[in-house]
Amino acid sequence: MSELSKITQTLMEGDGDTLITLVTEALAQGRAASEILNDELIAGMDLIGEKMGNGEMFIPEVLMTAHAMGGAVEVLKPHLGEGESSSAGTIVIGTIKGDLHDIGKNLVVMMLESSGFKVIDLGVDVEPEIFVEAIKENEPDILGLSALLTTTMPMLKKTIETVDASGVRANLKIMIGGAPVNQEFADEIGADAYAPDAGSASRMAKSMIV
Ligand code: B1M
Repeated sequence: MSELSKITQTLMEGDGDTLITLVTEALAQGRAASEILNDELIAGMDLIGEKMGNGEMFIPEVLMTAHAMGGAVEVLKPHLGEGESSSAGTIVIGTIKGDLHDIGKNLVVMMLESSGFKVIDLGVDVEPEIFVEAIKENEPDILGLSALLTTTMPMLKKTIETVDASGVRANLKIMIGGAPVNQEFADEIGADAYAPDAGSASRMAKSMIV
């Protein structure tokens, strides 16, 4: 691990307190929050994914890294995004049923909020019917669906079908994202948009409102 930055290494060790100190120091030294996030933290999560995939890291360790990542993102939060304050629109978002991954979704939420969107975050493992209830209650402009597992990709389709069948799609755009999905899959399941990362999710959301 010698070629890894100290921030990435500390993330991979799941040492949340030290990570917060390092990220705080990096910001104080004038480093850009987006650079720390993309080059060291998200890159670290990818390495963690590789180690998880080949059996070098196990779930409890990965959970510690996820917790550490959450703390680091909180430190970066005020320094990211475009800082607009007017309401750009309303978005209901969540990670779909069967899927507990929320780090990426939380980054998307953060970028949307900092771009002026009102975000109703339903969390993880969200049943299609819960999305429908939230749409009825909040009348959002956009529904955001996140999925990180190939096994939960079909639930994206099921969720969109449930939304369609409940008659709340008329004024609603649906955006999907998450590592295993792409534009082709979005087209296939009838989503209006796909975004590969949090920054493009926020830009895409803005373009869908206009
Ligand atoms: Co999971 N996991 N995991 N895991 N986990 C992956 C996804 C995996 C690729 C790791 C691997 O094996 N290599 C693999 C999936 C393989 C596959 O499906 N083909 C996997 C697996 C197998 C599993 C379990 C099944 C493991 C097991 O139990 N045996 C299990 C499933 C649990 C469940 O969900 N039911 C599981 C559990 C977990 C933890 C709970 C331990 C933990 C999650 C903690 C948490 O999220 N609070 C975890 C983690 C941390 C990962 C990895 C290591 C990191 C994910 C992450 O946070 N990435 C991951 C490997 C990897 O992704 N490389 C892995 C960083 C994050 C910033 O990126 O989430 O992609 P990402 O989000 C991006 C974009 O995708 C996009 O923007 C984000 C920011 O730029 N985006 C959107 C996301 N949502 C969007 C929505 C949008 C637009 C863009 O619009 C609405």
